[in-house]
Order: sequence, then C-alpha cells, then structure tokens
Amino acid sequence: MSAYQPLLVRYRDFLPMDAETPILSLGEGSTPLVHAPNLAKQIGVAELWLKCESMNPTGSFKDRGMVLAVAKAKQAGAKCIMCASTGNTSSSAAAYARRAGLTAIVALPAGNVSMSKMAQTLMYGAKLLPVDGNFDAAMRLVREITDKLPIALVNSANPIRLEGQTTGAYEIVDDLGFVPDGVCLPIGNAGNLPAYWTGFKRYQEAGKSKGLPRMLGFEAEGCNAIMRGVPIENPETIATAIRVGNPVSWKKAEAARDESKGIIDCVSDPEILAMWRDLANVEGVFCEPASAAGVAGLKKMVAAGRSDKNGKYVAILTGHGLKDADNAKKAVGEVPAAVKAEFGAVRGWLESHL
Ligand code: AN7
Repeated sequence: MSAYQPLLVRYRDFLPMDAETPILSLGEGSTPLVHAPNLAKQIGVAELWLKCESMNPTGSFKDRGMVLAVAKAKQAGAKCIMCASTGNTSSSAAAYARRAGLTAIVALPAGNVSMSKMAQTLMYGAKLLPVDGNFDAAMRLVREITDKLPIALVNSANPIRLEGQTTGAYEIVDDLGFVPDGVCLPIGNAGNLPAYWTGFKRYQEAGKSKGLPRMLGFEAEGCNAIMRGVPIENPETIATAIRVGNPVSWKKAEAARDESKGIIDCVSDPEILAMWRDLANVEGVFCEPASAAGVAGLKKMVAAGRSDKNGKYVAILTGHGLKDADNAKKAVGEVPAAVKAEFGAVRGWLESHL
C-alpha cells in the first residue's frame, strides 16, 4: 500500500475541517524538497533546497488551496465554482471541480495565458471565459458575478485557499527537521507568501518547530506594484503567471514581509529567464518562468548584501516547466533537424555535437 496520505488527512489538525468536510484528493501535497548544492554555490549561499510544487497533480502549488476550497464548496452545497486566473488557478479549479462533480467557470485574460494551461483546463471540462482585458479586469468581473449570482468564488480572495496553502510550510519543516533562514518565492496575487508565513507561525505555536524564516518575495519588474506601493495599470512580464497589476492579497503580503523582517523586491525578465535556464541546466529541475523569479530574486539579494550568504534557504518552485511550453520552445530555438537512421550518419552527427 502506498504511504501517501491525502493533504486533507495529513494536515487535518491544521486545517479548517470538520466531520462533514469531504476528503477530496488527487494526490496533492507531499511534494519533493530537492537539495540544490550546485545552484547554492552559484548563488553564493550555504544551502538551497527547491520545493517542487510542480509535482502537484495539476502541476502547480494551487492544488493545496484548491482541494480545500472545492471540498468546502461541495460541503456547502455549491454546484458551480468560479475564479479569475493567470492559468494555474484555472487548471486546479477545473480538476478539483470535475473530481467533486461541480462545474468550474474560469475567467482568463485573453491572449496572456499559456496555451498549455488553457488546453489543460479545457481537458478537465471547465468552461473557459477569455476576458478582453488583463487579470485585474477579469478579477473585478468575477468578484461582481460571484457577489450577485449563486456561484462560489475560489480565488485566493477566498481565505480557505490560503489555509490550504499553509501546508507547504508544514512539509518544509517536517522534511528538513528545522526552519530555514529564508524562504523565497515569486509574487503574483501575493497569496502564497502570507500563506507560508501563517504556516510557519502556526507550526511554531503548536510546538512543531522553533524559529521563523524571513519571507523573500519577488514580483516581476514590469508589475512590481507592492514594491512601488501603487497598482500597475498595464502590468507586463514574460512570466504570465505573475502578470498582475493589483495583487489580491497585497496587504497580507506586506504584513508578512514586515513581521518576518523579509523583503519584497523585483526581478527583470532577463533575470527570470536566466535563472529559469540555470534551474534546468545546473540542477535538472524544470519549472515555469514565474517560479524562477523567486530564485532569481534570492540571487539578486545575496549579491546586494541584503540576504545572508551563510543562510540556508528554500525556494518555492510554484509551477511545472511544461506549463509554459510556448516559452520553452522560444528559449531553446529550433528543434534539431532529423538525421538519417544509419550508424554512419549518427557517427558524423556525434563528431560535430560532442
Ligand atoms: C506559477 O493562477 O494568480 O503570489 O491565477 O501560477 O500566490 O499569486 C497564479 C500565481 C507564482 C504567484 N507562480 O503566486 C493564478 C495565479 C506561479 C503562479 C504565482 C502564480 P501568488
């Protein structure tokens, strides 16, 4: 028998569950914490581990909160759930809705969600609603619809989502056996950073851990609303997952930054793309571009002397590399041309390639 425990079972005592909450599961949580000594050396820190949230059932960290939000919606008798999304929330909502026998409607910023995420969401049978506007416009629309109609909101504005996401922190402590000095992650709607912070605090209060990490969050430079203190009208970045101009959990993220003596800063698209490549090339870990923003940010902070180079860090890799096949294809250029299936031809090929 598999040793796997559904997330809602493993961390039941730390989640707002009751006897009637259904144990929904697609195998979420218990994601690998991969030691990354080569990248640690390159960045210049003592230790680095990668929390591979890409290994969740729909390929992103969103499954931790979504499994709980959909279980709760089901328990409350909802028939239909809705969210606005840059892509990953929509895939997750679609999968768990299908599993629970609900209908999911997902509003996406038309033209700015990766094809892989849209195809995945449609495969799960969700109703896709591309909106003529950016994520922030889609979010405003979904808030209005779920206020006025009997449709359950499953965006991270629903606090249940962030409760589910606290489980990532428990797993880090359970796996490492200690609390890291810093946790770095990308910021889009700014929900994950305060969720992890809540998780670390709660685990300490329960006597499960000692000490707290600094929370280090990084926006993309073209949408660095929290860093600048103003919403960005026209957010831009190649990392479409975090292309958000007015983050939903802005205030919560600021509070977590301040309480943890952490940092919210930003990284440029070239910095994101370079770290995206390095994660795959140096450590063999393929994430989506947005996920690399956290590690790129750590590198920038260490170089600037704003993060301790003797520290032990965990980077949250929020989504899988295959989530953005379009950008991966652009990054590698042309796929090599076919070679004749003959020993001689391949020997020639080997001579010119090795
Ligand atoms: C890969 O799916 O907001 O700061 O609608 O997909 O907690 O929002 C996605 C966000 C980081 C940012 N990395 O996390 C959505 C959505 C990836 C993401 C983030 C997202 P938050």
